Amino acid sequence: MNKRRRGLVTAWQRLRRRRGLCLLAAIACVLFFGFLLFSKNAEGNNSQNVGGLKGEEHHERRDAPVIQKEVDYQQLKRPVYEKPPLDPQALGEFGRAVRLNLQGEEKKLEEESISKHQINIYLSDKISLHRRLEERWNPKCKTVKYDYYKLPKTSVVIAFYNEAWSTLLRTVHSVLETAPDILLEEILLVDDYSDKEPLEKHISGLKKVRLIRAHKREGLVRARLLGASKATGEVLTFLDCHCECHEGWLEPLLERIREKETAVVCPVIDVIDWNTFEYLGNSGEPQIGGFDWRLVFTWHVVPERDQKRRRSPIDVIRSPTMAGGLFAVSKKYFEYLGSYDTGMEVWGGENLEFSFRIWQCGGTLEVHPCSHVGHVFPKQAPYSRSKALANSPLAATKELVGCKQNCGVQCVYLFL
Ligand SMILES: [Mn+2]
Repeated sequence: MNKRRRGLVTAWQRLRRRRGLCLLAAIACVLFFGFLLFSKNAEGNNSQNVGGLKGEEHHERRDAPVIQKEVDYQQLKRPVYEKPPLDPQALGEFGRAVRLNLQGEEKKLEEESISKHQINIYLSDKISLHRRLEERWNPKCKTVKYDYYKLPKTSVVIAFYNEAWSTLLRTVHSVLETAPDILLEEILLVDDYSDKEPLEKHISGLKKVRLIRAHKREGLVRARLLGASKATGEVLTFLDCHCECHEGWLEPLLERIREKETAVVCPVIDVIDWNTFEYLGNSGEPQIGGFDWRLVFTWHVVPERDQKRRRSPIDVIRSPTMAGGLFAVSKKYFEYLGSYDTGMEVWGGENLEFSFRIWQCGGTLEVHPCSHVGHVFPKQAPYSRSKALANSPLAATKELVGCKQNCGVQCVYLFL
C-alpha cells in the first residue's frame, strides 16, 4: 500500500513538475505572441490617420530618412518639367531687380498695370515665366536627404480672381519646375469667377494642371475649399496666385507632415518686390505670426523660449498664427479640423481663425526654415480694409463656439 502510495506521489510530483514546465512554456508563448501583436499594433498606430485621434497629444513619427544611392536620388528629385536653358542676361534672372526707365506710351501702360493690379504687371509680362532664383535657404537644408518613396503626395491648390496671367503662370511653372514629379499629384487652379480672357490656352498643354471654375464669385475661402474638395493628394498645399517657389521648398513641408500628421506647416515667405520683381528673400531667422487687438495679422521675431526648444537652425519653428496664403496640411487633418469656415467672405480673417483652430484642436502650426517661397506683396491690399476686416472678429466669435463640433476640444470663449 505504502509502496503504491509512494509511487503515486512521485508520479503526481512528476506530473506537477511537467505541468509546471508546460505552464511556463504556455506563458512564454502567450508573451511572445502578445509581443508580436503589440509591436504590430504599435506599427499600425504609427501609420494610423488622424481620424481616430481625439485632440490629445499625438505621437510623432520620427523614422530616420533612408539615404538612397546618389544617382537614384537625383532621379527621384526630378521635377515635373526641367527649366529651359539658362539665359543669364534675361530680365530678372536669378531674382535680380529690373528697372525699365520707360517713357511716353510705355510708361503709361506700366502705370496703368500698377493701378489695376497693384503689381507692375507690365514688367512681369516681360520676365521669363521660368526664371531661376538665387539660393535663399540655410546651407544646412541642402544636406538633408529625403526618402521620396515615403513622403506623401500633394495637391497644390491655387485660387485666383482676375489675376494677371503672367504672375499666375509664373506660380504654376515654378511649382512644376521645382516640385519633384513623384511628390506632385496635381495643381488645382480655382478660378473664382474671373471676368477676363480664358486661361485654358496657356495651361492646356501642361501636365498635372487642372482648372476648376466657380459658377459665381465665392471669395477666397470657398474657392480654396472648392479646390480642396476635388484634390486627390494626401496633403493639401495652398499657394497664393503670385508666388515663385525656391528650390527644395516642397520636401520639408511634406516630410514634416509625414512625421507629424497634425502639423500644419508654412514655408518662409520671401518678398518679391511688386515694382522691380526683385526676389528679396530673408536670410536671417524666419519670423513667426501673431495678431494685434484688431485681430490683424502681425510678424514677430522668434521668442527666446522657442529658440531654445530647437536643436538645429533648420528645425521647425512654432508659430501662433499664419499669414494665410501659403501652407501645407494633411487632407485628413484639414477635414478633421473642420476645414475653413464657409461663412467667410472675400478675403482676410480666415488665416487667424484657422490658426486658432489648429492650436485648439491639438495640432501645431509651424514655419519650416528650409522651405522658401517668394510672394509678390502688392503695393496696396487688393480689397478695402473694412471689407477685409469684416471677417475677423465675427469669424473668431463664431468659430470659438463652433470649434467643439469640429474637433471635440473644449473651447475658451475669448471673444464672447
Ligand atoms: Mn498675395
